[in-house]
This record gives sequence, structure tokens and C-alpha cells, in this order.
Amino acid sequence: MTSNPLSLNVARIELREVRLPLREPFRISSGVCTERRIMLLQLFHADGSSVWSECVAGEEPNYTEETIDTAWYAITQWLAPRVLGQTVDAPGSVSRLLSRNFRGHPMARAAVEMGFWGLAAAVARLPLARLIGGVQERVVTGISIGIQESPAALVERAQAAVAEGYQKVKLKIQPGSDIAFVHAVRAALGEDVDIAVDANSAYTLNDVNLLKQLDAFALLMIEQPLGPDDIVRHAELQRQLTTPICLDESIISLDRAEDMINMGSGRIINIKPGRVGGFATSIAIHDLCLQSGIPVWCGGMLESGVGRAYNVALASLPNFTLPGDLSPSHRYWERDLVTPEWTMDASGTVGVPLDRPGIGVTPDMDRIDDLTVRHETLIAPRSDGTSTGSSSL
Ligand code: OSB
Ligand code: MG
Repeated sequence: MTSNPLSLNVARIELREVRLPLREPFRISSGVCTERRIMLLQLFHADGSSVWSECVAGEEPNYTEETIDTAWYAITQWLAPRVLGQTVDAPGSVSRLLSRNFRGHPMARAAVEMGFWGLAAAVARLPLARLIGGVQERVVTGISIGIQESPAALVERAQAAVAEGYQKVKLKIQPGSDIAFVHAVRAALGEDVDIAVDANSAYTLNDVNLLKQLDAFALLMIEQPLGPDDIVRHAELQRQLTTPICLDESIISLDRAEDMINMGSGRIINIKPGRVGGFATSIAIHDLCLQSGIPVWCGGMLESGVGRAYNVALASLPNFTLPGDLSPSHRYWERDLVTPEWTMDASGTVGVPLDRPGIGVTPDMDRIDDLTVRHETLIAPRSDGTSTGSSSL
């Protein structure tokens, strides 16, 4: 982190909703996504510079409670008014400003908080990864493959991913699409490929015998088999499995990460900055895990190139040692919202844009304007204390 105090003052925030179709539907145990409704923020510094950030909430509350519509409401009603026109000494202070006497809505908070980190990097003319203390110049990348019709269809996609260079293949599973599917992929890919599975909370402790069968496939991890808020039963399950459990949905704060470590509810953490309210908490969880010998990796939420810029910067911290869900732009979209698009090399790594200040990518304004279905401008309250201005388009 930079030692110079940065004085930040955001005078205006513009919110946009863009609709971006996925190249193919993405199915997880709790739902399917065919088109992303993406919320973008543009934060304008008092000196005229600006930066973009992304809110990763989905359309329906099937991953966590939040949706793009609850996040839009939280930002316009409560969060933007807390920061607009305020002088903030450093981006690390914003998380406290947004979470004091405020429960929930972490993806909404993260969108604003991460924008301040991006803005601080832009103002300081530093790459975002450098601002936060990133050390890796390229980040190792895995792919997350949605639930498929048949083991054969899954094998085809997993083989294509390995041929492209991905260093980890994560298979979404659910009851009925699990053992036979994982078995087929392991048989087709051989012993040398890192394979993980992600259940998005589709199982209960009653399924322990089925989950124990997964131990036979030498998986890198089993992600979030049980309930999103369940640290206790994951500890019980981990005692019965040899495969490491990785928690995703359950880790919503630094305290929950500490609980997982103390109770043995898992041995790996998937850090998604949106899920934990932004960069300050992500970095704190990263640091705790580093001290505790727990490897972390950066999860994904089917972000556009804007949100991806933040994930890639975060994943450059030293304890992000496992491949992240940081696929390049073309895995998701015909065309991304940014230039340059995100690319992956043949050995499955994505370059951290260390040669560019700020978030390192430039939003394509023509494309964003074409795809925008909702636009709102939020401005600072007047100094006489009258309410925050807002205008919709
Ligand atoms: O559980 O990691 C998850 C996408 C939406 C909601 C939850 C998850 C995911 C992914 C996508 O796995 C990973 C990616 O962005 O490539
Ligand atoms: Mg997950």
C-alpha cells in the first residue's frame, strides 16, 4: 500500500445497467444465467479524473441474497450518500464508512469501495495491483464449467479447456450430476490435471456417503458442498473427507474466515471481493490466510472486463497461489466492454497490467452506450444539507 495519504473526494457517481449475453448459458446447482445484467459505476473525482467499477450481483438471489436491483437500491439510497462529497484520506477507510451501522449488501458496498481503490490508483498514476501490494506479474487461471447435459458433454468441454492451457478445471455439480460426471472427466484427463468441483450448497450432511465417493478422484478441492451460512456442518464433513473443502458462499467476512480456520470447516478459501464487501476485507482475509497456511484463490462472478480488472489486481497478492476463476474475455462474451480485452496465454496465465495506471483497461463507451438499459447520476448533497441529487435517464 502507498505510504502517501491520498485525499479522495468523489463528487458524482454514474450508475449504468448493461445487458451482455453470455456466449453459452452458465448453469450452477441453484440456477442458470444466459444474459448478464451488469451494473457499472463511474466515480468522478473532484479534480475531474474518473474510474469504473462493477457490481457483481446477479439477476436473482440464488447465489447470495443480493441482486442487481437490491444493489442498485442500496447504492442510490444509502451507500452513495455516505461517500459523495466526503474527503477520504485513503481507499482503505471507505470500507468502514460503508459498513458502520449497516447490515448486509456486501456486493453493493464492494462496488463503491473498489471504485475508490481504482480511483486512488488512477490519481496516484499507479497500477491498481501495485497500489495494493501485488507481487505476481501474471496470475494463474482456471476455468469454471457449468453443469452439462451428460458426462460426455462435460468431458468435451474439460478437454477443450485443458487444450487451451487452463491450469485448473472446476466442474459445477449437483445431486444427479456428480459422481458419474466427475469420474468421466478424471478418466478422460488423466491424473496430472488439477480438477475441482463446486456444489454451490446443493448437498446436506445426509449426503456424506456420496460426497466421500469424490475422494476417489484426487480432486484439488470440493467447493461449498453445504449451506451458505454453515460453518459447523462443513467442519463435521471435512473430518470425514480427505479432499480439502474450499468455502465460497460461507466466507462473508474476516470473522467467518477465522471461524473456518479455527473450526476446521475447510482448508482453502475462494476470495470474491464482491462477496466480502470489497478490497479491504479481501486483503485482510488474504493476510490472515497467509499467516495461517491457508491457500486462497480469486473466485469469479461472470464479470465483464471492468470487474475482471479488480479481480486480476487482487489475485496478484502473494498468497493467491491456486488458479483463480479468471478466464479471459472470450470465454464469456462475443465482445467485452473494455479494451484491451482480457487474454490468457497458452500456459494458462493472465497478465497483470503493470504498465498502465489505474485499473488498466479502458471501457468501450460506444459499446456500453449501445447496451445500456438504465442510467442514473448521483451527486453530492449540497453543503446546506439538502438531499442528494439524483437524475435518471
Ligand atoms: O460459485 O464460483 C461460483 C458464477 C456465479 C455464481 C457463483 C459462482 C460462479 C462461478 C463463475 O463459478 C466463475 C467465473 O466467473 O468464471
Ligand atoms: Mg463457488
